[in-house]
Amino acid sequence: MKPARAYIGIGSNLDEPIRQVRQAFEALGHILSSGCVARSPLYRSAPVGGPPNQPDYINAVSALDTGLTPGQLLAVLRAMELARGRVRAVRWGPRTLDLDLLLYDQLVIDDPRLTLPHPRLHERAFVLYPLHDIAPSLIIPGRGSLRDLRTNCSGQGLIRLDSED
Ligand code: A4P
Ligand code: MG
Repeated sequence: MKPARAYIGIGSNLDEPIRQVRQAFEALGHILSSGCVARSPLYRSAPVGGPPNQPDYINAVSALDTGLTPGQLLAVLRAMELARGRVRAVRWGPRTLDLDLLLYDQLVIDDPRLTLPHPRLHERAFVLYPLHDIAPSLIIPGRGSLRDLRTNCSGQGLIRLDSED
């Protein structure tokens, strides 16, 4: 069967976030029945939502071709977050590693345990910019073209890091 193309959002604002994101890229490249096809540049931004006085986030996006189902892939992402010591204390609170399943082909799922596309992806520059870097012509089901969504989200204070940062 043809593999699905999945996009994973990576975020960290604790415990050396740049290192966390780089290690996540590495780990995502080793998921069973899957292969990494693209990695975005890293971006820095102020936290969106959540408690005040959190450190800045580092975000990036990885594209995978996968033979796993969306549910299987989400379970693997949860296990990877836990392995990195993530504790779910406060919603939108600081975290060592957050892995969100952004898109799985053009699949639409309306279930609180797994919503696809990710329910907030269309309004977040820290997702739209790195996603656009690796897949500029994507269409987000129910939301329109990635290019237009990104244009509408400019000015959220996102800084693209140089690869040697
Ligand atoms: N869930 C449903 N759909 C999905 C999906 N497509 N991918 C469920 C991943 N999870 C999905 O997630 C909460 C629940 O969402 C899970 O039970 C899962 O089954 P979580 O990761 O446990 O908790 P969370 O991350 O604290 O909540 P949430 O709502 O996912 O937060 P977000 O939307 O991930 O936002 N600011 C900056 N600058 N950069 C960031 O990366 N991240 C957040 C977290 C807030 N502010 C940020 C950033
Ligand atoms: Mg999350």
